[in-house]
Formats: sequence, structure tokens, C-alpha cells
Amino acid sequence: MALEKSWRWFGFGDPVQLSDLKQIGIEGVVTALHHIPNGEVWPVPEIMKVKSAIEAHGMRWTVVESLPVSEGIKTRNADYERLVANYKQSLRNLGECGIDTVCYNFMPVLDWVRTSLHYQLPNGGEVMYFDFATFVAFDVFILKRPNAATEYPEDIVAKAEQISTAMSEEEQEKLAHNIIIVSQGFIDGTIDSSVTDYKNAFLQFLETYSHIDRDKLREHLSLFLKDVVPVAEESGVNLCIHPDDPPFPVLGLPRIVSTQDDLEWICDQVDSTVNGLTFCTGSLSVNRENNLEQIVQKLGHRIHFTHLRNNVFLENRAFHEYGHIEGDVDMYPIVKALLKEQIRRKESGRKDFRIPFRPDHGVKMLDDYNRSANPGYPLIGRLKGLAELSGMQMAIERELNNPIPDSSNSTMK
Ligand code: DNO
Repeated sequence: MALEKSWRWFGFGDPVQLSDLKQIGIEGVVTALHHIPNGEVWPVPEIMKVKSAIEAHGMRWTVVESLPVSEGIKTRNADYERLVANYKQSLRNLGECGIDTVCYNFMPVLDWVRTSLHYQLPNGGEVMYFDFATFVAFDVFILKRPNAATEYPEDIVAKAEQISTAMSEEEQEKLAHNIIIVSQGFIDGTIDSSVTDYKNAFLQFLETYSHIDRDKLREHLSLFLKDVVPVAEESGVNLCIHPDDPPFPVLGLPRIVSTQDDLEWICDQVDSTVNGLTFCTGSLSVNRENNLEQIVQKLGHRIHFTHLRNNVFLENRAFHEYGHIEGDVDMYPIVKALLKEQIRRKESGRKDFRIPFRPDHGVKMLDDYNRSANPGYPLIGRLKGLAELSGMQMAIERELNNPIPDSSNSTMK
């Protein structure tokens, strides 16, 4: 059986309608209650409104992406008890409504980061790009985070200075706005578009982590898991943490969900299947030491959700996104490992043997230029990825069920 075909849908305002998703063969919808402010309880009637609409179109709400973990939980500030009580209540409410998978992340202040949201490919398509030196230019020379320059090698800072000097004021502002607002707003990030002095607000958020290093953040994640996993268990909800994107520390902030070791450490904090992972190939592959196939083989039993996305890796830690089965990430062994994991689960009698996957991000192409979409979420580019990844799965499944005899051993003439 193929992975569950799923699709990120941004709710009733999404230009891609639920009826469109049905047409393209989606089984499971991935969505969130984007209108509920970060940190507040998701009420049962609101959950049911979305769930019923999805079911009325013959699909199911397969994953919540995301139930946001507020900054006050990550920093364990004075509001922690209220925020975690709300988080638990949302989990109970989701469980009561029969929603069984919740994705979240534990990235401080900033979720995913790119330095360009509109990088032109030679064939006219458009993807998102991360350039390390440009990111340093943002940090040191545009945001002017105190002492930031001391955290990077001198040659990178020199390059960053050249980059920022060559930019107009307007271009500098656009870079900051994209990083702080445009790429975060639609995923219920920390700072929304109504904040005018967003650079200062952002600096203040960064400051709340001045005493939180990697060990401290790990401790906070561990305590959070010990608080919420028992509630998720009682509610019949699997939790799945999304990896850091990109998987290394940024802006002096610790990032603790970047490597296989990190994932193993997280799984060990609470020994329960409910304490699981979102396996995101686009994020994890950026750390070239991560062996993605091996991660599936080792931690597959904890993977509750998959994002399949590809990248092209360039020099100096730069990368850009790409077509789902093109690029530098070899999807074939990874998808095969995921399909084998489903078989293992089914054979062991696990009810949740099916792993939902969504084509993550996509190349903007064709009619995408005439449609509005959140950064990274063009319709046609994702649809192409969905089709390619589905075809790949069909071929792998055939191969797993009926191994083709090796022609050199064949007796047929
Ligand atoms: C970006 C997404 C992330 C992801 C969250 C999950 O496109 O992959 O924003 O949804 O990190 O919590």
C-alpha cells in the first residue's frame, strides 16, 4: 500500500478548494485552525467545522500541521503553566474529535528560514533559496543583532558586508520582511504582519533566549514532552516533531532537532510511540551528514508524518529547493524505506501503519504565476511532485511485491 496521499490546505480561505483536492486524489488533508491565536485552546466546535467540511468531500483530516508551541513553552517563562494547560486541552479536544496526528516544532522564534522566496531556475520555474552569507548579512548588518559578527568566521562576515552594501535600503528591508514576516505569518509564527516595528520586536524575542543554550532548550523540550505525551496518549493522538529548517543554529539561537542523534534523543525522552517524528527530507538533508534512509530504518516506528521535498546543494552552505524527485536528495531509497516501514507495521498489527506524506513545497510554474499562494506552496508545482512521488511509489510497490528476476540469471532466451 502506498503512503497516504496528503496535502497541506490552509483552510477555507485557501484558493485551492477541498473539491480540488478530491479531484487530484488526496486522501488526507493536512491543516490547522489558523484563526485561533497562538497559545489559545482549539475549541471542539471549531475543530468540528473543519473536520466535517473535509469529510463532506470524502477525505479525512489526517494531520494537524501545526499545533503551535508558544515561545513561553520553549523558554518556560511565567506563562508556561497556562500555555501548557491550553496545549493539553487542545490535544484532548482534537482526540475527542477523532484527529489522531499532531505535528509541531520546537524551533526558537523563527520557523523555517530562506533568504530568497523567488529564485529563478534556468527553465523559468521559481523556488526558495538559502544563502548563508546573505543570511549573515541580514543578521549582522540589517537586523544588527548585538555581537552577531563575533559568531561567524571573519571571511563570511566580510562577504556579508559586501552583500549588504550592494543592496539598496529597500532590498535590505525586503530581506528582513521576508525572513521575519512573510515566511512566518501564514504558519502562525511569533510576529504577525500587524507589527510595524518588526525588527525590534524580533530582536526582543531573540533576547528572551539569551540564557537558553542547547542544553537548556533540550531540558525544556524534555519537560514539555513529559507534560504532554501522557495527555496525547490518553487522547489517542500521535505527536510528531518537525525538524529544524535549516538544521543548524541560526541567529545565536540553539536548534535541537537537526540530526539523527537529536531525533534519537527526543524519542528517548518519553518511551512511547506517541512521542514521534515528522520526517522532513527537505530539512534533514541540508545537514549532509544525515543519512535519511538510515534514519527511517532506525526510527521508522516513530515516524507519523512525512514531508517529501528535494534540494540542490551549493557551495558555502547555500541550497535551493527543487522538483521533488530531481535534485541532490535521492528519493528512491528513502521512499522505499518508508514503504517497507509501513509493511513492517502492518505485519506487527499496528493500526496506524499508514504514513501520510505530502509533497512539501514545490517549484512555482505555469499557472502558478497567475495564482496567489503562500511562499513554497504553489498548486501546480506541488501537484507535479505529488504525481511523481505517487508514480515512484507504485513502481517500488510492484518491485517489493513481485521482485523482477535478475536478467543475468534468467533462463529465458
Ligand atoms: C514550512 C513548513 C513548516 C512546518 C512547521 C511544522 O513550509 O514546513 O512551517 O509546518 O515547522 O511545525
